[in-house]
Amino acid sequence: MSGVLRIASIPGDGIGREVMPEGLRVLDAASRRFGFQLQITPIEWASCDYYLQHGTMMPADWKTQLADLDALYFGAVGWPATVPDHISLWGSLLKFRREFDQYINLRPVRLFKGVPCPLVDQRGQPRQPGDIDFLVVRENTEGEYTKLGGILFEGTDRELVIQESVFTRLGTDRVLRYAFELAQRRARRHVTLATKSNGIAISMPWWDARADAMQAQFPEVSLDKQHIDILTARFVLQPNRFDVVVASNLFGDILSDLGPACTGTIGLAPSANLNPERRFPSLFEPVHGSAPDIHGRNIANPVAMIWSGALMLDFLGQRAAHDAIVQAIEQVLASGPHTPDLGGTASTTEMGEAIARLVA
Ligand code: GGG
Repeated sequence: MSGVLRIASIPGDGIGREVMPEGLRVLDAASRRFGFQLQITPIEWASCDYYLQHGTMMPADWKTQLADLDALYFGAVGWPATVPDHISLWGSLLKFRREFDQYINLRPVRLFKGVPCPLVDQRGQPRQPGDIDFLVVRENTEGEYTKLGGILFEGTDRELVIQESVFTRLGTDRVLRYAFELAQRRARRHVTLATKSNGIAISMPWWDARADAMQAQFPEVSLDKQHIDILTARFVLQPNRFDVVVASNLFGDILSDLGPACTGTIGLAPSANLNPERRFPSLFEPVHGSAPDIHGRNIANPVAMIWSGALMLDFLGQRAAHDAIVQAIEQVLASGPHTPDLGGTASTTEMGEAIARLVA
């Protein structure tokens, strides 16, 4: 990697276009303070507007345009009023994840000081920062997200729909290994596997067995396996139980919306879609989507976008810049300004500017 960080900024749709400028503002402040150079390539495709003009979400040479960059900084995708969600998702984000083999989706879940938590503990007291601080590791290239299947006897009363899930040993073992390696570096050294081996009787017992085999290679890391139904209940009732939670693509997607919702707002949740071997660029994006319901009002919380930028800098070797951004986020969450999802009246821009000032 050269001394210059070459990054594509891909705002996408809806509030992705509103939080992206704040993410870039903070990255710019960090680059000035920590003395690294950023070369930002703005990308206007991978959006529903582009689809409406061209009939496709991305140009044919999208991969060539992006493959040599260091990272992709992505906003949000989807505008269901004009483009069906499965077209926009499969035409952009899922292509990035699969063709750049971003097989890890790392999604931190953390309760911050100053953010009212909707959860209470067994004594009815609000949860405190420190009670919720875990990582969701989502398998990101296979699983329940497939186009394998079909419809027979369509439109008749015999209509039959089949949708396959695909789990490979390669794909499952590499996400399990990543989760165990991560847990090994953390204080609690615990992995929870999201499973459903009582109902999904082939693939989930197989996941359980793969996790047991992986755990044998990490004797200092403990493992528990929880069915997805009780696991979601425990996210709400006992979030302090969790350290590293590893899950299939769909289970991980659901858990990584629920987790941040338990910390007050999904507007804080970042994610890193990683190709850990760095053969391809990794992608960093907020967990939230394009939120058409609040788009155009400049009220979206920019923290998920900004924190995703911090994860990107960390992955690209700028640990000090990452730490400074996270500290600035902590400070602004503790004392404002806050967007409406946090109970405040600040705009997206005001919150982004406040974080950028602290980073500068
Ligand atoms: N910034 C993330 C985003 O736009 N997500 C839209 C979405 O529906 N994603 C589904 C997924 O992450 O699997």
